[in-house]
Amino acid sequence: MKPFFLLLASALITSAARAEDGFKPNYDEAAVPAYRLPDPLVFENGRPVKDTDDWEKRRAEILALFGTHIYGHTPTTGEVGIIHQKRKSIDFLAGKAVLEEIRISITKKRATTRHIDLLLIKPKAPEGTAFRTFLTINFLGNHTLHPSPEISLPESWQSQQPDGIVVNHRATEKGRGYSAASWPIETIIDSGIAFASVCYHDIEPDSPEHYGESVRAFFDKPEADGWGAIGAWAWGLSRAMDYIVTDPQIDARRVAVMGHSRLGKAALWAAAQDQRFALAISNNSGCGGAALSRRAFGETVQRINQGFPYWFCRNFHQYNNNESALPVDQHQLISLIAPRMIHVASAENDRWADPRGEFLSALHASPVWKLHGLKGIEAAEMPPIHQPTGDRVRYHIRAGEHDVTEYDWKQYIDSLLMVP
Ligand code: GTR
Repeated sequence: MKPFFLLLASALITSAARAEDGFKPNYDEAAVPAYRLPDPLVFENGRPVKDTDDWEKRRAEILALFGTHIYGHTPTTGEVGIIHQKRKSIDFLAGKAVLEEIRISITKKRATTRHIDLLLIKPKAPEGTAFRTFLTINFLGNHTLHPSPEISLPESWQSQQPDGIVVNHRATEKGRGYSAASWPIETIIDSGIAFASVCYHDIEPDSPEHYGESVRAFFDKPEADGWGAIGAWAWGLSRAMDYIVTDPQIDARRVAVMGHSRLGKAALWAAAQDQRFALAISNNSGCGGAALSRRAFGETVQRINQGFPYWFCRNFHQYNNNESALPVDQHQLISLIAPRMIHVASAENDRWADPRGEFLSALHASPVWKLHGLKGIEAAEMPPIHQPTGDRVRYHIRAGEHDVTEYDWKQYIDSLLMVP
């Protein structure tokens, strides 16, 4: 059992912090600046949102603002060719599941191709059964999620990792099951739920030097509101969803999209744009994810833009140390998921991601569910650790560090089983 997310994230934070001398995160609640949040239920022209028809118009307005100012606009798929090819279908987990691998190939003018390799594991069941499904996005390759020798290694560029699991930027056999502790696949299957995953580096290497290997390079629109890497990872999740909805054994109306940390940001942006996702799960997504930017607690807009200038659109950099000028805040990203379900999760010691700011986002998005006659989070106080709260908007905070744990997955299974 390796606390791999922790290792990965702390290594990244350390190197990025070195790159930006002198950044001191604020961890003092008393030093959080006074702020006023934009209201998801008031149009930009000041008119209140009165009913769910109004909400659809307001939703489009907020979505466009996130495209223009934060993540960049996602181009349409019409510009590329997409081919699905099932490459493997075998018995798995001693015959109680089926493991499939599907290659999603993205082509442009026949000249170049990128492959997103989708891992799909479904419980074995009589014909006609359709499963609720977790669609997840992972850091180190599908083969790191489970020790099985059957899962293919990614062919994409990988970032350097300890323990010989990546050599010369290529995944090695040593990585099999490396992060299995964060992915309880058998428990998920035993709950009657299917599990799918893609490696984010297949979609875009998390390194600006390898931009040419990103699907973004196929679209090549370097405008100030052009999409960043988070936009590309979210796009890849939607392309995986394109395949998933064609599988009769998947209950296409009950698919959850899940990601951790930077990939939690991508999962939220994917669900905000793609209404086929019935549930979005944000695990410790922090700044630019679930956490309110205006609190500037832990990681700030300036710090994330300096550390990772390619994650968001160029316009987002205007808000470095200038969060109050943002036309939206992250509770409105969550509101875009209404009236579907959202689960936001924090970890007590993950102050960098601002657990309180993540909770407040979920809370301040909740009036949009109320408008739909549904319940979000009702108690204004943050719940104690290990006491999940909420209904269509759920939130929990657990003890421990920046990571995905069995405890988190237990809550996500409960949430997916709650999707109506
Ligand atoms: C950190 C970054 C966070 C979070 C994290 C991760 O370095 O500052 O926003 O995304 O990486 O993805 O683990």
